[in-house]
Amino acid sequence: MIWNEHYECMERESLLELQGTRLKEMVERVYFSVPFYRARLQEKGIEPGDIRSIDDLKILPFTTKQDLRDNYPFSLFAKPQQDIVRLHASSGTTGKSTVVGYTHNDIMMWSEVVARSLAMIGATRDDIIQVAYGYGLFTGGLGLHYGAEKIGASVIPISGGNTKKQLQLMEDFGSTLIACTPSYAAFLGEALIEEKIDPRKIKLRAGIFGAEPWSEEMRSQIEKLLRIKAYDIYGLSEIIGPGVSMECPCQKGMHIFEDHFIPEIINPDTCEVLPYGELGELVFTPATKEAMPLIRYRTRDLTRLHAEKCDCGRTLVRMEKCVGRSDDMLIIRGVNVFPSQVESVLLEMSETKPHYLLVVDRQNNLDILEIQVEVDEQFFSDEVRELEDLRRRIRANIAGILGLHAEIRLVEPGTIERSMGKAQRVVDKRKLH
Ligand code: DLL
Repeated sequence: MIWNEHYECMERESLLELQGTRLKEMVERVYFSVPFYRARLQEKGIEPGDIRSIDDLKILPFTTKQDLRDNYPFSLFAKPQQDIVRLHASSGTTGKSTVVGYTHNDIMMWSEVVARSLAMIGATRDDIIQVAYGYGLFTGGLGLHYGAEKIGASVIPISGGNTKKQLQLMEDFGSTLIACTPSYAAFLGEALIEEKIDPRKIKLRAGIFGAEPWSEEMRSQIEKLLRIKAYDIYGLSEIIGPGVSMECPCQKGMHIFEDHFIPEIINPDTCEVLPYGELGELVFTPATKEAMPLIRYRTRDLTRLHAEKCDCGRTLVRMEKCVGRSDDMLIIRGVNVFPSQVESVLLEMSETKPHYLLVVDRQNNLDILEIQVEVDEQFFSDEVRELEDLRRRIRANIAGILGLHAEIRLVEPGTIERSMGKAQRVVDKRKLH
């Protein structure tokens, strides 16, 4: 089913025209309401009147995650606080998370794109959707929730974790769809077998999985374990949350809802715009956002775009599965983690040195993070009890900053390999791509 045929199957010509109009309006809006953007545009000698069509997108400046941090919390908002009805944030560096705001219309638009995503895989009001993405500051839970309600499905807002309860409700309530991270889906699949639940009692038919990279092998594993079709959904909080793009049953990439989110692929080093089909960094301009419209936001996600019409009838461009990132961000159990966050914790403690290694692995489909930390010479000879106490303190500080539990392994000074160039801070043993 196509939720909004008018926009999803538009002739490319008309779509580009629509994007141009929306872009023009947006640039004017931010110029007059966001001092940061007015200064940026003036620096480049751009006036709102200079934007006449979508072709002018390329003259506009980029926005980065650092710009969001520098404007923490609300300085990029284009609307007064009275018009903001929702705030979300992604876990961030030392107290400075990335904050995003929504007006009522933004929430309506978000619900619509998630409704379109769900309809894309045949979801209707006959479905019972178990939303096992986290509810809270993370956009996964509430994003899927509003979209599922919009199509009239019955929503089970169970949030993440609590595996036994997930399985019990799945069986008792007869959930037909499940939305969660792919790693949690695989974990649930294994738990189902461990709990010896009769698969015939489970009515699940499909899953909406995203928020982290996952491979085709992972897809087959989930499909086999849960006996469902597994679909990929992509999004990021800065742009809206989940529902920026979604896979249709043809599974030839994820359709980007281009009437709202204008995509580009750039060379991450030169920022040059690349043609369809080439691998590069994905950039979005969410042209219809009211509370926090961003100009050419650099996602850091690496992928390719394809513009040929899809067999499903949609003309919206398709993005391939992300093949990685152009920065060092890791996604561990759905939490965005930068090695620099770990470093900031260690630098604040006198007993440790800023030499560390993050080892990420996956056991039973759950991510585990071990952080190896070098202890200062002076403290290493201390009693075991004190070392144990230090380990606990690092663990607590890391959990406070990352919102994630990590195993801390204290190592002797000089053990972690020094690099002559870029330090190797991460060993990722998961096979994500
Ligand atoms: O992860 C929003 C979301 C929730 C998407 C639920 C899908 C489902 P953030 O926490 O801001 O937002 O993280 C955004 O996660 O830049 C990608 O690197 C990664 N990501 C999201 N979806 C996918 C996906 C949400 N399907 C960051 N495949 C993005 C690969 C993904 N990576």
